[in-house]
Amino acid sequence: MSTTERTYIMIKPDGVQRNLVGKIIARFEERGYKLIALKMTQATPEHLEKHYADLKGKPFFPGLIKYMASGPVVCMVWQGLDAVKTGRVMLGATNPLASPIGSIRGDFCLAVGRNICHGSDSVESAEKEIALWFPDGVVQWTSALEGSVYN
Ligand code: RTP
Repeated sequence: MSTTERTYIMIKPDGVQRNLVGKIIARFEERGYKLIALKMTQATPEHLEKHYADLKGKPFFPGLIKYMASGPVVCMVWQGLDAVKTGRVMLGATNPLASPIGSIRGDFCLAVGRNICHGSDSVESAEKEIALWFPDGVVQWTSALEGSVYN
């Protein structure tokens, strides 16, 4: 675990349509994570198939790709202590009905097929996902930036 651990968090099309972008960003900022990359984009099915390559073959895969390509998503990289595991705890369980109240899914959604956000499940997948969604790289956040205009 290090202060430079990074995770890829994505607000899915339903989260964007329901105007939850600010609330989700606020939770990560308030917890103490640093936002080191941010963009909004409408992903192609081909790009999403790469992101969800591990799920190819699952019965819900075609519907998942269609849903994820149906509107813009907000792509983010957050950095800080235990970002991957704590990021997943903050999102809640894949099935919102199994997510504790206080988690993002536990507070804002009900259906597994419309669970408003994605978070990397390991440090290795985080690095792969960051490279896939931000091929030009991200901000290098160092303690030298603390106390600067960025803080
Ligand atoms: P995510 O990648 O979106 O953070 O989700 P996850 O790791 O918690 O769950 P994963 O098993 O990787 O599933 C990816 C996304 O597929 C949709 N899903 N639908 N209909 C279903 O039974 C079903 N199961 C999964 C969800 O949108 C899930 O987040």
